[in-house]
Amino acid sequence: MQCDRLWNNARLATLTGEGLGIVDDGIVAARDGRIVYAGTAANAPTLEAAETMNCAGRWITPGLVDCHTHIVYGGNRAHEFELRLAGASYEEIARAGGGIVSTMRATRAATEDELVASALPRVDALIAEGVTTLEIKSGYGLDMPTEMKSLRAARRIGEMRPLSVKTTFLGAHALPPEAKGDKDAYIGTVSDEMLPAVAKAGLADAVDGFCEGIAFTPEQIGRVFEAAKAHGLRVKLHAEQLSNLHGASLAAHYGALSADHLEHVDEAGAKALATAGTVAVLLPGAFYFVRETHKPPVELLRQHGVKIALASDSNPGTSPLTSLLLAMNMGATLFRLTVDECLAGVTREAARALGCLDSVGTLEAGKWCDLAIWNIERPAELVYRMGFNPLHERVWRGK
Ligand code: DI6
Ligand code: FE
Repeated sequence: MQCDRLWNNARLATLTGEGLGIVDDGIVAARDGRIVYAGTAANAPTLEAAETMNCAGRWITPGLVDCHTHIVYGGNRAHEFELRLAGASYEEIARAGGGIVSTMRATRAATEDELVASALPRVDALIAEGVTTLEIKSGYGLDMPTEMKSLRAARRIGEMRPLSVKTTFLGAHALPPEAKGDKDAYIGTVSDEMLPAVAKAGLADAVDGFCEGIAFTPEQIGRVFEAAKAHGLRVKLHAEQLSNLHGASLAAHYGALSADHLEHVDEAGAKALATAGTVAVLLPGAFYFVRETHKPPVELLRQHGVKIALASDSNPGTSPLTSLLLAMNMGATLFRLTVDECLAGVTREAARALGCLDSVGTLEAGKWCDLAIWNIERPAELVYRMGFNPLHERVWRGK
């Protein structure tokens, strides 16, 4: 079999099946950017490669997938962080013009070029750790021009870097000040004006919302999801982060790709997610940064066979995190996820949460050849260390 590139003498975590799918003496071969073989050297077909890379016993995993980020935004909230450390309350900061609205203002004020330029160093930090697929949400514009600008900036990042970008329209993230407290009217604008325009421009791969007391009710989110359905877009939802409004069941009802956060999900919610095949995306960076104490009920999710993914939730307010390696460590230390769950959570299950498991997320013939090659002795090292990056090489679409 002819191929462009071949990696041999590798140990593979293919992530096929349920566990890590470990192969001790492994080979990955690529042609035209896709995997043509991933498995044992012993069972490999005869491979004629233009280029052969000797991995000298290193481990190869699928390229990492960060399936939940708000990485495109203007400004940052370091000053707010300082105020909080000095004892200011969330309300005081909000009254002083801080919080999500301050990021909205900075995002509206930034040009598209400035949004791209400020996001790139953060994206590059993820890339340096082996991320090959990245989801980026809008949601800091909260008006038509800025939501569109943010999504265009996200698409451009995918053109400027060797990286697959999936964009998500999150118009229902927060209420902009000009709505003057009228959430229903704003949801009407999101559903009837912004979402159709975003869909028509082909700027979003999915639609998300924030279902919470401080954001929108299940009924309001339902209106956004109906609009998404009418435009053929899959949905996801920020659900049960601070309270249980039964957002997980709502998401499941709409066949959501994922329900995210889930600290307060109950058994009915877990069952609904399992039945719908909706992935639970856990976000330990946000849990850590806001010093949340109510953990997501991991054992309940396991009992009902809910698929679990992990993501950075990279955002300026509640998770200024640009490391999936650290997200895995936090998933294990804070939520007691196993090494296998953490690794599956940033590869196979994260791909499932983006609806692209058919093309990435595992090492299998036919998928894109997106690889992370690591200087480690065992997969647990990827979860165990804090602030150390053992990436040897990253491969996106065979290169
Ligand atoms: N969940 C959160 O915690 C935030 N957004 C979301 O959907 C807050 C984001 C911010 O404060 O900027
Ligand atoms: Fe989020």
